[in-house]
Amino acid sequence: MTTPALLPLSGRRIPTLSPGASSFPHHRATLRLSEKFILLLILSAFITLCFGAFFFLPDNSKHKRFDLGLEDVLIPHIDTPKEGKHASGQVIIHGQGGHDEHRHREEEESLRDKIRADHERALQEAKEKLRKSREELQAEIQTEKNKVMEDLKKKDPGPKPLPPVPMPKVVGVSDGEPPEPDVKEKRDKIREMMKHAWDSYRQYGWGHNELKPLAKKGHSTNIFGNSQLGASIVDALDTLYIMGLHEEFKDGQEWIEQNLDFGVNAEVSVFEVNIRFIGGLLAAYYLSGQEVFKLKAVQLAEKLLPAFNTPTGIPWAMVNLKSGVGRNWGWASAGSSILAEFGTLHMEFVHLTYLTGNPAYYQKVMHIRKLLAKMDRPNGLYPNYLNPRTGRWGQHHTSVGGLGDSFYEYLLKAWLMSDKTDSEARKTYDDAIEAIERHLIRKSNGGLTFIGEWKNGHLERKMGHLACFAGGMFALGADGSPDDKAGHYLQLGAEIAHTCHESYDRTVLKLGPEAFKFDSGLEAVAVRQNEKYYILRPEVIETYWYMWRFTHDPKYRQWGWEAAQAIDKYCRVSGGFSGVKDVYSSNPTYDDVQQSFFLAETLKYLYLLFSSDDLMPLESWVFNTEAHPLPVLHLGNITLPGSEPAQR
Ligand code: DMJ
Repeated sequence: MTTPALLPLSGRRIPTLSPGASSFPHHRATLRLSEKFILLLILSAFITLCFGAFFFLPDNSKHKRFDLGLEDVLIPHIDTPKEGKHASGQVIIHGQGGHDEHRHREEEESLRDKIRADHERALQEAKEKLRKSREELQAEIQTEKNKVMEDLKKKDPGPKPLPPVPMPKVVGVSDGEPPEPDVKEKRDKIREMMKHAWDSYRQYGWGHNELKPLAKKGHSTNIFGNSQLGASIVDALDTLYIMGLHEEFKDGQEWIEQNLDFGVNAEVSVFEVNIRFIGGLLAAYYLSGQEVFKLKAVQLAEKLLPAFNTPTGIPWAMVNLKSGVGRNWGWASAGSSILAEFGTLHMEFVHLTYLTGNPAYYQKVMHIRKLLAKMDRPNGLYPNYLNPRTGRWGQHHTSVGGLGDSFYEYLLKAWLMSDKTDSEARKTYDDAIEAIERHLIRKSNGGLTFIGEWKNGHLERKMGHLACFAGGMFALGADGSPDDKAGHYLQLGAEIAHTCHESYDRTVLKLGPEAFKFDSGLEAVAVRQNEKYYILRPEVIETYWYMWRFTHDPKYRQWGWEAAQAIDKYCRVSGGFSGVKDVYSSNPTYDDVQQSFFLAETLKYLYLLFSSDDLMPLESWVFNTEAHPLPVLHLGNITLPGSEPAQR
């Protein structure tokens, strides 16, 4: 094929390069290289378009030709004599009559039948699809998705399997039915509340981190960054298991298998992700033996490790799960990390090293402990703020409530979880508690023992709801305390439980405020409006449960039942459970959040309170700060990779 038709076009429109030149051949000779190139491009695009038409419309062209009964039939390449090759690679067979013609008609017939059959099948499939309900279609889509996932899994063998390690003794993970019918009735009620919370989340918030029970949709907060990691599912799993809600547990497990992916661009709180997700996944693994939970916990833990890349090894408060970049909260004193955050990793990280054989986890938390041990402590107290760049304390604020709380808890629990072999942890706990008792714990004029907050040498006579967990901690640590002070610490636990009960009992709703004062004639009541809320927190009920286990004093079950009834009465809505903004108002407004810790902790502790002691016995299980039970590791017989052999 030549392009004569284009020559005049180029001659007319493209200006000459030499002034005065006018003849056509001269024009061509003076065309610039780039212009020639553009011309060539246009030309080749045109040719491609022509050829493309043949490629992209083969069926239509076939059809038209057949329908018209043309002599010249366009069909895909067939080796025939006398063929003339068409530019598209197809073949034009010229009509000839006789034997060839007969054969061509047969081929034409069979092709036509095939096309007709294809069309009918497609039509049939479309009709069937239209007849299906929305649910059936969704189920079909899901099956297809699962198939794709399966295929992907087959292609990608995934992370290396973890080394086999002996499963620690797992005892008392189910049943626990109390012999007394009235207690059993209460326990059943708590299980029903759990069902309501879970089913509502399942219906309205599935896959989101939390639930808005009034708006009936998903909810999240900045601790989870911009993610949808199903925090409520992971946090609730072990409670479901312990309550014998196995269908629900399976549902959660399936979601985790298919959807929980940590490669997301989200900046999360290292502490919250550790206690809720790693703690929740490890507990679900130990309870159920399902490998998927262990694998997910390890995948997530790897994403947290970059948070420790600081000049001191004290981790950042937040880390981006995708980039590994870490930073601290903007509100924290002098760019500091928070004591209760970097000090609440030990239990989970020891288990991670145990399960993976990777010493890194253990070494990271032991490094934190060693660094703290070397530092001066004002009045023997640990300030809540520590700068991870300089290794210096920030503001001298010490509390057993928010910002400090679970640091002390994890010292004690590190000792318990090591089968009481980690004597360094026990000693650090004992020393810290001794200083706290000296400087922070006081009796009010009305005789209530409270834990205040130490701020730059001054005691603020205010106690947070969060600090109420300490009643349980003192009782749990009583056995093994120095100088035979077990009785003293059990008594201290009882006094804190009593004070916290008073903070509930002195409200209209019989639910406790976020913080309460012991000042200017005030006893265990909130003053400021922004301290009057109750957000379904567990700490007071947690302390009731520990006190019940150690004393079997029936008042703890009674107090727990009061709280359960108040929650059911004032926080229950048709779409789940919500926090309330003012516990002193008979007509409270809701905050419209069902916190994930309500399912992980509050309802679990209530259920255990109305169960017999053989469910989750404290000799075998240690609950992390989010109430996720981890088994005691008999470290007398095991040496963790990266650790010295344990000393008794
Ligand atoms: C929980 O996430 C944990 O108990 C944490 O240690 C502090 N408090 C919340 C619930 O109140």
